Amino acid sequence: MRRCVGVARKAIGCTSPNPMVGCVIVRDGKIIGEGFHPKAGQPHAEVFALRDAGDLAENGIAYVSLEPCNHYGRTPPCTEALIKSKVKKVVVGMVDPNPIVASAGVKRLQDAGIEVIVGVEEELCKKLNEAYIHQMLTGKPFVTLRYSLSLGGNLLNQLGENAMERGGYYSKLLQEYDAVILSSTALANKLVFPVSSELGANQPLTIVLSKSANSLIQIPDLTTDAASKVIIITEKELGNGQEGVQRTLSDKMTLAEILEHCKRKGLCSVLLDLMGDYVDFEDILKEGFDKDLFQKVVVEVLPIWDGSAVKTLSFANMKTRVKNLTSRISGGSLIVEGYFC
Ligand code: AOF
Ligand code: ZN
Repeated sequence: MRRCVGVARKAIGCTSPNPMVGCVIVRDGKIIGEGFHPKAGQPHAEVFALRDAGDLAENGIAYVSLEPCNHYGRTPPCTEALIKSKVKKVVVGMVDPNPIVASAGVKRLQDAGIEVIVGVEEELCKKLNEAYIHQMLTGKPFVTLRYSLSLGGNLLNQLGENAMERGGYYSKLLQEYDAVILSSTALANKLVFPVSSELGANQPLTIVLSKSANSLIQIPDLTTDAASKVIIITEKELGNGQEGVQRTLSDKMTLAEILEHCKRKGLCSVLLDLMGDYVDFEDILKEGFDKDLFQKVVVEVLPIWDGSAVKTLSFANMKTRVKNLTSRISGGSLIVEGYFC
């Protein structure tokens, strides 16, 4: 099952609104086929794994990180493919929270006489698809709040060493998210343009808040393709700017409206990055906490005592409880992650 999750992650950032799924077929203790779901609209993990195994799948065991589907969506049901292949057993990481699947896949396999085990490495499988699960259960995108802090406790407008480079924590984080929200001053000051350096990364949609901007928003030279993945939310017309970049004029765009827009585009995960001018974030931070729109927090603590302190975070009256805290060192910084509860 751990291998299924590893294989599934090859499609990290590419499957929304679908989940990442990996499948491994085993016979006589040997792996004889494996596959993953590469992209919505393309075949599911089980189909690729069964193709890879061919006739050898008969009497084998199929391990799948998510319950096989039992419906006709963009692709036919995986349960039927598994039954046809004559595997004798299916081991499932977790039940699919999609209401049109929700254990119907397990039942279909059992009715066909296949032994089914459910809940192997379940936590790992759930973590793999935390955004998909949240989106299925609530109908809203999964939102992660990220910011950098100095050891002196100040909000910093900078990332740690190598964070943006391939393998750096920020580059890997960007690869995981379908969209990133940040302040226009982050771009104007060339603090960061959110592009993942991971090989073959699907780049997130960049949503730029520009309340604090009073001149043309500086966007680095982008290819037409990259420009089509930038949206600027402005209160006033700000000159011509980069061709191909979408501008949404709104005197007050709420976080709920931004998330609704993401959802309509099939985007399931959003990184709200407190990079740039804090003024741009004040309203949507308050709204996010008030309406329970934040699920996760990622904080980078840099090895700097104070740095160019921008502003101390003012989270007064905002939800304070965070669970499942983990921490690691990356590029000389401490990365702390947790989930709001
Ligand atoms: C699986 N294996 O690899 C995936 C599954 O439109 P479709 O046909 O792609 O169906 C999408 C739904 O199928 C998705 O919402 C989820 O419930 C399930 N995804 N199921 O057996 C896979 N990606
Ligand atoms: Zn399927």
